[in-house]
Amino acid sequence: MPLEALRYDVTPVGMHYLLTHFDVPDIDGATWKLRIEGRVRRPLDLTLEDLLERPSVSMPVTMECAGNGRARLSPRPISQPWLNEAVGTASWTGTPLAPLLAEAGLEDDAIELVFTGADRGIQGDVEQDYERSLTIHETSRPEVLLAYAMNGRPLEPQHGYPLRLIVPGWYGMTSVKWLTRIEAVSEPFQGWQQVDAYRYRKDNGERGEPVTRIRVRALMAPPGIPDFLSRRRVAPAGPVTVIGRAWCGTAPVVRVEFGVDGAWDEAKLEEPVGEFAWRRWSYDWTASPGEHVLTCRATDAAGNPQPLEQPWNIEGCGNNLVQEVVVTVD
Ligand SMILES: Nc1nc2c(c(=O)[nH]1)N[C@H]1C(S)=C(S)[C@@H](COP(=O)(O)O)O[C@H]1N2
Ligand SMILES: [Mo]
Repeated sequence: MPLEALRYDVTPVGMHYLLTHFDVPDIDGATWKLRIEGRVRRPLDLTLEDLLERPSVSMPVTMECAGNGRARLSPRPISQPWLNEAVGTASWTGTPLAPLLAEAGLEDDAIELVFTGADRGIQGDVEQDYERSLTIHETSRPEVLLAYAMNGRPLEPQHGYPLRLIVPGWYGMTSVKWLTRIEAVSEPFQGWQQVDAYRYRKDNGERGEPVTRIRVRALMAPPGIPDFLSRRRVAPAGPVTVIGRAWCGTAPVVRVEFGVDGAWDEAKLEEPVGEFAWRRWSYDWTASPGEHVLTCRATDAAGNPQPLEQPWNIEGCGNNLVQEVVVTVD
């Protein structure tokens, strides 16, 4: 998502970031089915029509890729080289998952649900479907959706048509696209995307902690205009209102500060776009001639501010380093 799109409460579909491990699968919505099976008393086969007939909920949700910001880490983790653009807020429409689980009747020994996408590929030398699991406790939360629409229109192929999971507050890898199967299991899922990826680890021998919810972060829409090659910003001297967004998946954002050459001041915070969506912030800056380093820093209700130095991990996950924008004011 180009950072100037931080101006929108809801990101236009074509400006929302994309992360696709393998290929966008070829799915015919007319013949596609979702199967709910495993440790359930009544396995379900649902067509897209069945899902559309169920109660529907629309909700703005800020989604961020767990690797957002990794291209700036050193040593550079080998994966999608995101700068700061892997975030967006869409209005997702779908049917809540919890009532479907109740209909299927989870067995007492079910501990997790495994969500399978229709996309297949090879990662870490393992051929696999894209699959992730989540505990029954997390999947039973009322905000967890099986979504078939984004910003009021059917999902685009690249965003998971015909159906995807949306798990508000969690990093994006959890929200499995192109869903074909939900399996209730009685043992912790050992799939590649669960145990070999999305872990906080300093080296490969370590098992590490799983990557889960989104850490607190603020980003600004860089003021002025960009220089084509360097992407440095150039702005005229005088008053300018810098705007941005702040979000967090573990606790509400309660504060955003704006920094000019290392001096912090309070930014103005607006109401969140939704319970699981970002809040707009702004700062009235008077730009004086010269070169300036602009920064922004959010703090969540648990008192966690964004770090000024980013702890490193192998996959470059969970980055929430304070953003720095260099502006030449003339
Ligand atoms: N089936 C499937 N689901 C997936 C992925 C994928 O590659 N395959 N990528 C995940 C990751 S890493 C992210 S960040 C989000 C991105 O969703 P988007 O492309 O709609 O923005 O989808 C998640 N769901
Ligand atoms: Mo991601």
